[in-house]
Amino acid sequence: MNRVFTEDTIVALATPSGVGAISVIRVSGPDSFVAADKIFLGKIKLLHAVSHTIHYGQIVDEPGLVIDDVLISVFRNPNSFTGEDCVEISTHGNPIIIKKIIELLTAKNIRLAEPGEFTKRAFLNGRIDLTQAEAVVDIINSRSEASLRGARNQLDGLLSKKINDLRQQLIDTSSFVELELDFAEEDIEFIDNTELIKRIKNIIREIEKLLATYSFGRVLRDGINIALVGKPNVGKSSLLNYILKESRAIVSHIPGTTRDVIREEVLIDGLLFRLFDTAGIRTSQDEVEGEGIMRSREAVKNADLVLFIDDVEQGFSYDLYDELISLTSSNNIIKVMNKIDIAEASTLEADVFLSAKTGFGTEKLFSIMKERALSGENYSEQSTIVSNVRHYNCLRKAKDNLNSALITSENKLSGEFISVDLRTAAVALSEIIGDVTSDDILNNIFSKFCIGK
Ligand SMILES: Nc1nc2c(ncn2[C@@H]2O[C@H](COP(=O)(O)OP(=O)(O)OP(=O)(O)O)[C@@H](O)[C@H]2O)c(=O)[nH]1
Ligand SMILES: [Mg+2]
Repeated sequence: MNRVFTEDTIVALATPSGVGAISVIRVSGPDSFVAADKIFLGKIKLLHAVSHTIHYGQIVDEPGLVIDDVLISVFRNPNSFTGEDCVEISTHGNPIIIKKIIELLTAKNIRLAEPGEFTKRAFLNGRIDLTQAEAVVDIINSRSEASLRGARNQLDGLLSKKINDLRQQLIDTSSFVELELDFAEEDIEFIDNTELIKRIKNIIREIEKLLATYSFGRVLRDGINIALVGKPNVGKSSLLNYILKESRAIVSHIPGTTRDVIREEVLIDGLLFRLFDTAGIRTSQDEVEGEGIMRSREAVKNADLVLFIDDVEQGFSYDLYDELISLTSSNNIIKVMNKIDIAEASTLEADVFLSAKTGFGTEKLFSIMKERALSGENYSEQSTIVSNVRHYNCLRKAKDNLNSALITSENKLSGEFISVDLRTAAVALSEIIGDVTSDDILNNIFSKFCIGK
């Protein structure tokens, strides 16, 4: 474990700012106990308290005025989240109290924490690796059960373990190649060329499997953007309202009702869908409607999936469909025929027939949406899934290096090239876990955290 004791002690509010039943102020670093003791009146000094114990007492200012009754939890290094000495002060959830306590602590040589600094210290002290630190942000930001599960697996170290295994295989293989180089004069073979090629191919295959989970992982983590698009009056807004179970968008029999793009989120079977209701697309002289229609086209371009909506009265609009497939892939389009309650429509073209008025057919729509969003993939809860673009890019880099090592070994070229490529691939994998990282990467990752985390 690479313990990096930091000089300074930091403080931040760990719970949301504002009024609440309880707020928690977190302090971490070598001066945590001494500083807290200076403003805390309890039965014993925190400096002498056993780790993982809770102490009741009062926070008092210099003139001895009581600020609040609090409970302080004590965590001694290395058994705390950050790996340092830590206290967590639970106060009444009043912003004035919190401000006062933080001021008292900063007057005792403690400084305000930067965003993500607690988690960064946990990483620097070897409590968690980089993928786990990133999982902490994902857990906090998770908007759906599916993304929470993915982040949970990552925090549990599923991804790290897999990456470590692959990296170890790479290092072992390159060691053989390097040994052979050392003994080049003696003509001893440590690994024959066929075995070497087999090993490299195996690792490439494993990396490809991980890369293949990315689109699924991204859907789990970020949700799916889905645009509701079609001619005016086909019932786009009605369908949005039906899905949301509320009268969110204005619905009327007048074509051209919706002007702005309306964005709402909904959870369907634990997956997050971001719905974009748009202005009906037609040729319009109206300036405002024209702007709305331009935004509808933008929404199509930005969407992961498009619900192309028609109704049984107007039928399937081939011209608009042709336009849509110039804006997005036809695989992304789900053809919806609405207002099935008015007339029989089985001769019309559609993936799903439904009624936004009665809800008939919407279950089928949801299952198609889910299937398309996950591209037919459904990994088990135990699967290692890549959902972070940084991890994806590192894996791509490793794969490129391995491909080049493969070509070199297939052409029986010098082992030196092979070993360099294998080592570079190993470094790319190390970057994922954070064994090799630049300050830039770290700053970039931890700046995304909120203060207090
Ligand atoms: N019978 C029936 N009427 C529907 C259905 N869905 C929508 N309507 C009616 O169709 C009309 C248009 O509905 P909207 O939801 O405003 O249509 P839109 O596609 O959002 O229209 P624009 O915003 O103008 O592009 C309204 O009068 C709705 O009540 C349906 O499934 N069945
Ligand atoms: Mg509308």
